[in-house]
Amino acid sequence: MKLIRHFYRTIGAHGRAPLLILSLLDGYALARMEKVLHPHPACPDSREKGRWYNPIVEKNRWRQALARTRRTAFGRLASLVGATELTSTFWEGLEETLIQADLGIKIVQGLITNLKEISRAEGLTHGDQVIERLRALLFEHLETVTDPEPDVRPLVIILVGVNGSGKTTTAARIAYRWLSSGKKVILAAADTYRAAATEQLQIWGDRLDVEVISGQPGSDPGAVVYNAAQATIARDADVLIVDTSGRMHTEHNLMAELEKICRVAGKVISGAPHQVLLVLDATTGQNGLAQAQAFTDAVDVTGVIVAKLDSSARGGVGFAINSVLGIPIQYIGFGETLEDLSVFDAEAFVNGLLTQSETAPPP
Ligand SMILES: Nc1nc2c(ncn2[C@@H]2O[C@H](COP(=O)(O)OP(=O)(O)O)[C@@H](O)[C@H]2O)c(=O)[nH]1
Ligand SMILES: [Mg+2]
Repeated sequence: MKLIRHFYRTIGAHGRAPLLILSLLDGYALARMEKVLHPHPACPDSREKGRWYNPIVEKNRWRQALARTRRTAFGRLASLVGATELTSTFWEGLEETLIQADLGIKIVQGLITNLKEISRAEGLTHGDQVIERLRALLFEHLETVTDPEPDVRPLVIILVGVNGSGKTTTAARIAYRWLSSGKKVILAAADTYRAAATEQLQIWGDRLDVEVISGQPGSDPGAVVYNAAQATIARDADVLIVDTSGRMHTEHNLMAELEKICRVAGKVISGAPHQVLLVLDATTGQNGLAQAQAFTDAVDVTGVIVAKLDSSARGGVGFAINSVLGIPIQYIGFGETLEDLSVFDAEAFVNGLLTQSETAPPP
């Protein structure tokens, strides 16, 4: 590796093209090496699953996913880090930054009080010391699902959330993850309210070469889930992923319908649903959290998926999810391709937000 670096550094002066080609080669070689050395931490058996972890690529993915929040809200941290005195302006600046990132007023006030106490007790005098303590405190607000991709067979996953939060796209991406592990997947289009919803899932199904069980527009979503669970057993599939229609917290009958969907799944497959995942649109920030509470009241939500982190400047909402909903984060979605879904990693999340290496304003 050193040899390659030395080689392209030496000839780099003769033009950018060879430099680019060689740096790509270097990256490729490094990626291959990392693949051998580091299986994905979220998938302990990823060697069998054939999925590999590349820490450099992964770190960049998280940084990109959080770029908007980092630049818009946390961008100000760069000036706070350089502070050589902990003045009231420093504390106000820090408080504003955290509020802007949408951590929620209660968490922000708790953090500031804690940080002031720590600074006094430990005699801190510099901004960078406070930001390091902030980094540690932020972890306390992030609970993650301990076994996000368990070895249960067949595994039944139901996605719930408001309209447009990203359920259908996420269903396809979860299917893709399991397919990449060599598992057989079935998708259920339990969003029977709009014909377009079934079509949207069918398009993903065709692309992934996965069977989609659906019903007539307007038919009972419980019946679709029943048929899909039967099909899962009949086809000897490993994973059933159920996409449901979006519903508002005020629609009590639709909330009751979710409960029925879960019950029906459990009648056909014992222990099902194993995962009920609440898909939250990160761009709605704290507002989305208020709506989400109705879902946790209606069904036994096991994990949260924070979708659209890439489009959001309010990624700090991730820190409020556990304290408001009492549910850990399972995945984050950060783009529209099949690969833009990662198991939640608290360390990557905090580092992606706080580590400043660019301060340019968002486009
Ligand atoms: N940028 C971005 N867009 C997303 C993400 N997830 C979903 N979307 C987009 O959000 C819109 C609504 O997604 P959809 O899956 O149809 O939401 P649903 O109504 O909850 O099923 C679509 O245009 C998706 O492409 C994400 O992680 N990042
Ligand atoms: Mg949908």
